[in-house]
Amino acid sequence: MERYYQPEIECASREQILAWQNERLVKQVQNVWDNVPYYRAKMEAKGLTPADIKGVEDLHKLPFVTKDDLREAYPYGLVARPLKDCVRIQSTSGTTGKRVVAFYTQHDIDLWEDCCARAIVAAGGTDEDVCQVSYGYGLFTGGPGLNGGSHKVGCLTIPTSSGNTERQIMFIRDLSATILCCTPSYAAYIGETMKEMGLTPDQIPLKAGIFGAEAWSEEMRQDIQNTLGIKAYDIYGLTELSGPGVSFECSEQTGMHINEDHFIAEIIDPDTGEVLPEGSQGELVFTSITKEAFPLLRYRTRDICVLSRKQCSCGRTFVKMCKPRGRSDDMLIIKGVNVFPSQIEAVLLEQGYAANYQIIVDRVNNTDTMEVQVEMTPEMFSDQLSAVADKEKQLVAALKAMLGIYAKVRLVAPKSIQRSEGKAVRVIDKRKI
Ligand code: DLL
Repeated sequence: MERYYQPEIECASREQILAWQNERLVKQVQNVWDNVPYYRAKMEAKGLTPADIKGVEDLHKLPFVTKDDLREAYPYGLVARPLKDCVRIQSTSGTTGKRVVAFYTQHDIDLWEDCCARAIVAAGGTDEDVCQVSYGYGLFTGGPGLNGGSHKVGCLTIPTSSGNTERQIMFIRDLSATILCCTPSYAAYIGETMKEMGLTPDQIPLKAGIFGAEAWSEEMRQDIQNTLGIKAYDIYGLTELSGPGVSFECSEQTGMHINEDHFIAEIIDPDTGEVLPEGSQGELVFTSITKEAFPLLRYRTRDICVLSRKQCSCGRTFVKMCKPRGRSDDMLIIKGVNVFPSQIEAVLLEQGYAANYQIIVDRVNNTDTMEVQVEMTPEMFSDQLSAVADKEKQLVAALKAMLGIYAKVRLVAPKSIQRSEGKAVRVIDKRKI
């Protein structure tokens, strides 16, 4: 039977959800107008005052907020509460440009942890569970967010953070961890290491995993589920909005319910900014309606996604988002064709390879080139060279069928692509260097 952390909210009627959103949005707009000069200036530039926003139907009038705004306002320019009321900062894991710094009051942390608790309960978690949190702790939101959610559910929480894979496995086994929280690439690595240690899924006490923070394909989900003998649930979020738990998967495992009592979601055309009708693919935009310290109105995530309000068998009424199909700024444009790393991953896994790959993009004589390096399976490693060349050709054809363009394929030795303990680096774009 499906269980909920806050059933009266997660299964509320659509009318009730809309009523919460209308009321909270109006309050939030007044809040940023009164307390954040940066927002007031942006609204004034569009000729808007808080009186123009009477509810969700007026949301589209508000200006967008982008990562550039966050950088421009760094560090305190978007903070809506006196610093003495803020108790925490978290920061993005991005490696380029100025970091984005998000602020939290104790109330904000409380609501964020509730969102993570909803995700854990949706994955079957109860106070009988032992939950190992192997996301990084620190400025990254993964560890602190799931840690807080796990406490709220009452799980016995093991805050291992990421890294030291053998120790992770020792704790899972010795302490009978039943839920694992980490990035999907790290889950795959933990699974691979367990296999090498001769462990079979029935010797691993885990029953569920809550994996997110990076794109992962359905094929990779199947792989992880089989290796670890668990059900693998997706979780989505971003630092700017709080962290993990903006949305989470339920037993249906067909997309993530957005916590609509805290976030209003829109899908826009990334080129024109126009709001698109339900079911269209576009850029996901969020408005945080309950955040006190760092409220963001119409924040452009760059994540490409589709929303669906189809009734879910789990009983939750929150809108569902599909797995992000990639980030508009991760999207590679190769010879004018849009390519998402997730499409390549889906082909590789479908063809029987593990998700250990890297995509190298370059420009040679003014022409874009793409090489996909993927590890051979251990069985293939002993094959004749000609057999390996045949396998490469097969992959080239499968990629061409998916992407419509030629990608060179290089099968490399097992274990030669670096494993990730956090977010995996899938693309090396030498054109930007
Ligand atoms: O990755 C928060 C998080 C931690 C989510 C743990 C889930 C689990 P950032 O480092 O700010 O925050 O990165 C946010 O990561 O805009 C997406 O592009 C990507 N992302 C997050 N979750 C998913 C997911 C955390 N489930 C950015 N699937 C987002 C695909 C994801 N991409």
